[in-house]
Amino acid sequence: MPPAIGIGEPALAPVPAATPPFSSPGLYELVAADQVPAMPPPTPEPPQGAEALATSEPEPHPEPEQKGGWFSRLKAGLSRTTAKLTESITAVFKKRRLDEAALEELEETLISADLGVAASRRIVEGFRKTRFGKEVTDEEVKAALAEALAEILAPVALPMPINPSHAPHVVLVVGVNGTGKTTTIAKLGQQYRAEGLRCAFVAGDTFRAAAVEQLQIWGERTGARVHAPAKHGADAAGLAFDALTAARTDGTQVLLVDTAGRLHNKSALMEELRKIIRVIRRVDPTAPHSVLLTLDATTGQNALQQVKVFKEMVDVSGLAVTKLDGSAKGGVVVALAQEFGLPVHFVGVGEKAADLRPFEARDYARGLVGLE
Ligand SMILES: Nc1nc2c(ncn2[C@@H]2O[C@H](COP(=O)(O)OP(=O)(O)OP(=O)(O)O)[C@@H](O)[C@H]2O)c(=O)[nH]1
Ligand SMILES: [Mg+2]
Repeated sequence: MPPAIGIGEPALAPVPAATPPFSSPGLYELVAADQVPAMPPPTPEPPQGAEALATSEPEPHPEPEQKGGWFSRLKAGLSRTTAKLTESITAVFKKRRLDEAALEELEETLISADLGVAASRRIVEGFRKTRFGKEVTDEEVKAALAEALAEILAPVALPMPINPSHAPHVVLVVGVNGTGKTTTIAKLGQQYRAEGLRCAFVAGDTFRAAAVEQLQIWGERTGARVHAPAKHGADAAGLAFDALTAARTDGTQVLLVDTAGRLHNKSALMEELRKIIRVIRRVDPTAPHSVLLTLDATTGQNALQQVKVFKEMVDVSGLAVTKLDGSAKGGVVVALAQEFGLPVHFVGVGEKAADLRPFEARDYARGLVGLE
């Protein structure tokens, strides 16, 4: 049965805010909506959903932005993390001999900035080897830290490869509710389209009318075809199958598939995601070509747990770390790089399409420690 494709759906009501992400550290599990504890937003609530994205419209073919523009946005986005990280460095290292006590304090600072124990140790060991016993200033420590961070981040700073000759290249976007799946799809759709690629969206989070509407609004704005469920709660795998079948004949080059972030339990979600993959492989045995996991930086160390859980479910090919602007936990990207070595394809520092960008190790490392 063919899906209803972006027609006959309710009028474009304002998109309600997504349910806040479930983020009790260390207690991650996938639970029903009514069991999700309310979590206060980390910052005064910014504009939500597609409405917020709309502020970046209209610019169907935006000028490529100067790198400086993005870097200052990245730095602004990371400012809360930077403040946390550098305040104690400045306090400890005004001018000081790098002795055991100083190294210990540095390690504590790094761990408390969410870099994780392994990466923090690795950095401190590097300092011990090269600078032990020497007199250092806070500026020297920051510069050396930026280099050490860039070294950890460089191997994972990889773009998400898109191969339009797959006709279409299928990107399955997975992640816990509220981490930014739907908006990431919208942002990527807008960017790919600006690059001249023909995109379509699959509203695979079929139980959430808001998610379907959010994508429909974005489909209209960006000219992407939206494959929406015929009815609330329709089978997501069937929808993906029909969408891919259609996409292979209508010239779609990139098919971005949204998925549910939460079902009544973890195994139900795993079964759903696996079923989507199984079923689209009947149409194209090489699909999905990318499995992008979105992570909300404000959840800090919980993001690591989410990677573990989703890696068990599906073959995650790369990460998008969102909401770095509202977070003092940008250091978690370092922990992710050290622990998993999975490519970090994108970082998000705001709600506009241009606020999601490819991840660059050196910029990120310098941004974290507040250097130019
Ligand atoms: N400040 C900020 N907000 C963001 C960023 N990325 C996404 N958001 C916002 O986070 C909220 C949740 O994003 P969604 O894309 O709806 O998340 P989702 O994973 O699709 O959530 P579910 O559909 O509930 O599973 C929205 O209000 C987005 O605008 C970011 O980089 N910075
Ligand atoms: Mg969504």
